[in-house]
Amino acid sequence: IVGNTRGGTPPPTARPPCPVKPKHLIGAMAANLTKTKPDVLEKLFPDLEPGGHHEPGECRPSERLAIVVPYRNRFDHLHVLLHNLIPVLVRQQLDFTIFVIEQDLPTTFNRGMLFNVGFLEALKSADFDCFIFHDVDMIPLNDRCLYRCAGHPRHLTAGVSKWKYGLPYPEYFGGVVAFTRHQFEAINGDSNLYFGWGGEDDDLQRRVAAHGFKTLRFPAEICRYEMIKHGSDVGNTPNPKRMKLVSTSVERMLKDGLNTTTYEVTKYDKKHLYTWINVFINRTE
Ligand code: BGN
Repeated sequence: IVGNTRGGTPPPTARPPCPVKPKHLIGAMAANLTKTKPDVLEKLFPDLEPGGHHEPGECRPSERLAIVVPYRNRFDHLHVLLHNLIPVLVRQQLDFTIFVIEQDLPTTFNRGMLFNVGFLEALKSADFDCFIFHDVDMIPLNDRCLYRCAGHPRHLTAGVSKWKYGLPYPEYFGGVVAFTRHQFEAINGDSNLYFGWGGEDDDLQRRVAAHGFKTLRFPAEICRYEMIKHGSDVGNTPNPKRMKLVSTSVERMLKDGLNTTTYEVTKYDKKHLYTWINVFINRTE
């Protein structure tokens, strides 16, 4: 067959659609929190293609998924996440690519803006249908928690160890969230204005609700996560402006987001396990 660039994998047209329920899931799993070096992980997952891409050889997934990890200075956590997450994504028979979006120093960490950068940059490389924004410290504990998009945005972190496998409050929308390309565009992405810890996830939730979307969640027994413990991050102190910002989420929604995301890519590296994108974000507010 001409034009098959996927190594040994048959082209999508020659494969049947993937089953709605993947067949080889194992259910509940213990988190493996061992520090594992990148070269060891690379050997564990030899089938990944450069940039952290994988698709099943036996069937054709219904969507292309981009996993976007906002990142700064959490090298060990990142590799713990990948060690646990990649086998889940493979068993779920997904077509996925992992993007790690690292914010350069010196500006204060801006998680919401890194969502937007990840979304925009991923779309420059392929036509992704589904985006899952994933905190680096959230380790999935059950592979029946499906990393797919649906008719409404989905909050995947339904139960988190830090809150006894529940949530801090019912509208909590932090951790891991799934949006189709169109859902994320409809709410103009996340806000770019939250420098430092807190509030950007609440802003995103308010956008979702204001647009008339529901928020989907799988049961907490299934979408259960171990949150890796860590001290407070240098360069990501609580944002004193966050309450005020959250109170204006809806009125800002169409003028602060994907359409106002400006940044400079300072490094772009298709590594074995992920596409690593460094960005410089200017502090404007
Ligand atoms: C909330 C934070 C969230 C954070 C959760 C869980 C704010 C905004 C106040 C108006 N929200 O309090 O960003 O994910 O705690 O830690 O600070």
